[in-house]
Amino acid sequence: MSNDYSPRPEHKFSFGLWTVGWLGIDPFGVATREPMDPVHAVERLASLGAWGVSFHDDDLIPFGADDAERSNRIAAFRKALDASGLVVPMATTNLFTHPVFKDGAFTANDRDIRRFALRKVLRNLDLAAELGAKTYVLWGGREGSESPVAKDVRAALDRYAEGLNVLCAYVREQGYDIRFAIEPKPNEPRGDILLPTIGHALAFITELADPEIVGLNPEVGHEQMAGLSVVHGYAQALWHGKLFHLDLNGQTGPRYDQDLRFGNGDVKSAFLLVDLLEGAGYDGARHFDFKPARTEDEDGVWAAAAGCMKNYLIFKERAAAFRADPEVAAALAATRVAELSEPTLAAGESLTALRTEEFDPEAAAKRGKGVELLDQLALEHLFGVR
Ligand SMILES: [Mn+2]
Repeated sequence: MSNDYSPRPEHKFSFGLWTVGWLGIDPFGVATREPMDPVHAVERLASLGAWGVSFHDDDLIPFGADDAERSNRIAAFRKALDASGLVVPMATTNLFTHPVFKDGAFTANDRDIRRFALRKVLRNLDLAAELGAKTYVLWGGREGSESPVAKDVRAALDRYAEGLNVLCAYVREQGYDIRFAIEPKPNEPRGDILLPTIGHALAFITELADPEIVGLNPEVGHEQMAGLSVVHGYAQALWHGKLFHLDLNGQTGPRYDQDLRFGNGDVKSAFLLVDLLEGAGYDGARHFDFKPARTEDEDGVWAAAAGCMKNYLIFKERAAAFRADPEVAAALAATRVAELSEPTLAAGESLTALRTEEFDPEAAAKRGKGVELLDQLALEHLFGVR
């Protein structure tokens, strides 16, 4: 077992400014930490070995700031990026904090609010392009309702699609090298949020005017809030060619959005997710979207950020050891995992051949599948005892 779990830029670890900068405000308590200057966040993330930093417009430029303040803040951020070598792989828009968005942004019932939301995104898209971001995330946290009586869901989806179509056309027209990534979430802050899971979002994308440049930004905890398998969800996103970006964090089953440090919560799913990403050759950002617990001071914030990256590297090393183990190879063969990659019908094979084939279902039903042994081997590698 190697003991070098030091993050380096080539590992492509990135963090949202809002993660390390989270003040610790929750529905029952006020802030437990002071606001963090984005310049300080960039410097510290770079010194920990991160590669990138992402931001919402309002993380960088306070809502309502005038043009002079906006330029000053952007200049300071850019200077910190240049000095530290950190890149901006992704940017996004805050369409959820200000009360104007309390009934949604792209899908607000009020047309003037929808138009304001589009203007807000277009402005930050220009900045994202300027800073070299290749992915623009859309998390529609307020796109939903507490009562379906007050929201015409089919009309809301029309407006959601319209909003995305406008943005895609704008990016094409400007020649920006940017793709959009929708982030599904089932609930919180709304009682029910539109596009609640990876599957809903994938189906929605097929109805867009320019589906090629729209994919997903799935978050580990959000799928688990819906009680779904993270590994199945991410694997399906990969299968559709739609895993444009991702949010790594931790969650313990269906409950409020915990946004735990990556590795905390459902450890086995985190390990198997890294195994999936590394095995599939995913080469995008390993982006963490988590909240350092509100029990922590700033030292705890950096311990949590370092922990996210270290845990990823530990899982990566454990996954490689698992895949290289001859006992695992034998167990995989016994479970016939590779046989699933063989088409069910041979090329050009007739249905007559299929329909007349000899088969004894009783004998086939008696075969054990060997899953318990294989899964145990995976756990032993994860536990570090093999
Ligand atoms: Mn979350």
